[in-house]
Amino acid sequence: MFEAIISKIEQYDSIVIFGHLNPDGDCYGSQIALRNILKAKYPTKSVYAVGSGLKKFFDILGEMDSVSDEIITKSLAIVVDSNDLGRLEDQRAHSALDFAKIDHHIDNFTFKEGPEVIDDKATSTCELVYKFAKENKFEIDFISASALYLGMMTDTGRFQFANNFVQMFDIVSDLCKLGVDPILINKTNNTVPEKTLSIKRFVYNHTTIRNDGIVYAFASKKDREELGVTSAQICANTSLISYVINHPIWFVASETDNGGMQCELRSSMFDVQKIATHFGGGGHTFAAGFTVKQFKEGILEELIELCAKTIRKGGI
Ligand SMILES: [Mn+2]
Repeated sequence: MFEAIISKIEQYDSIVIFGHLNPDGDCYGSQIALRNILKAKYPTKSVYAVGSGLKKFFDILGEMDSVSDEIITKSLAIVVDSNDLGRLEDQRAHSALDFAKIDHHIDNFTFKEGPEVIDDKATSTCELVYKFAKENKFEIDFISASALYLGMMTDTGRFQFANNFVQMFDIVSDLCKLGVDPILINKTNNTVPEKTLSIKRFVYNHTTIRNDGIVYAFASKKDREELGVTSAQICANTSLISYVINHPIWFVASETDNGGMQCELRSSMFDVQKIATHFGGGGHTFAAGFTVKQFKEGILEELIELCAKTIRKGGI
């Protein structure tokens, strides 16, 4: 499955692992694990993971690397957990010498510059990094195992969603045998700054429950400025308004700083990835998102209508 990626890795002395904007547990976890696994297997190669990572895990799983422009231009870039080169956090990826990709998002075919492993049935990119290590008999150390657990746990909504539960729990079992402490990872992941309470209060106070089956919350730029939070911090709260009986689609949207709109969509039964794609985004069938550059008059209404149509027709 990973032969072509391995042969690329073997060609380069320097490898830089890139993830997406607003890195989550799966992005950070797969970057950290892949970095450690490759460093252990190829001690003479330089392997870096770039981007902002997940700060609350730095003490236990490790920090991100700072890498010069010059190094990147001589490196193989491995893109993880992202199907869109435009949404990479560190855009210097474009200047890399060569590319490879490991991802579990639905392929949007924007990336065709090197070998790739895309499995949209996988729970997470971390699951694919685990398979990468297993297939090649690379050692998974305790830190890598913990990082992989983090990504699988967060991307499955704490092991609620998978196409293959037996396989997911088999992998988790193996990671635990490698020494992962789920209680420590879960506790660290659950830790939130005080501001989180203000954000949750805002989302609950600004939730609209419509009789066409949609639940949503929206934050204007002014709302966000008053709260002192980013649109990503607002949009990360879809779980607060999820699974209301007879309301199969829900979303949280926010005006962005540069006059656009960000949105995270979820559904208990309908393909919201198609809705996200309509606005230039993507993701997974029941969990998708998008960011439009311009917050045009009526875009929120257009989004609501598309969701309502999806529910009326039983899918787009
Ligand atoms: Mn992911």
